[in-house]
Amino acid sequence: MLRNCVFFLQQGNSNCYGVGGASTSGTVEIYNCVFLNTRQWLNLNSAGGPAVAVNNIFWDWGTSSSIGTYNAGSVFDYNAGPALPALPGSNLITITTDPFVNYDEANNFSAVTTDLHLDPTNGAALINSGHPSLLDFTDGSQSDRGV
Ligand SMILES: [Ca+2]
Ligand SMILES: [Ca+2]
Repeated sequence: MLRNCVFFLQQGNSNCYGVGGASTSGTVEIYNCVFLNTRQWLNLNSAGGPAVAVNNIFWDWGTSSSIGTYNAGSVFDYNAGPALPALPGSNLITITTDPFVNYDEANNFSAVTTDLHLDPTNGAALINSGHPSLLDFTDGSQSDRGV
């Protein structure tokens, strides 16, 4: 289970993927994560167990990015990302502007300056719009998308 994690690609290696594994059993669960500058999100065995991905944000895809490979029975719900590559699943929010307080698409993730809190304006659609059965442990409100 991956929860509240940030995945980022610092350079542009087109062979990199976010989450991968060749296992033919088990489930990969991805909740409230942020994927930045990703070239390929998943590189899972399509004959493996299903992935479950909820409340995640994707931003700053590369020009040739792809969702990748995964079990056809996977569940994708309440995620958010640009229109392309098209994310699978339901309750998807398509975002057209950078939803974060501070993220530089040219320089990618910086531990010093990147701030992945949701911007009150550009990220407003992602606040309190996560899966309704998940609550924010900080204030008990409906979950947000992202970390
Ligand atoms: Ca970038
Ligand atoms: Ca919330």
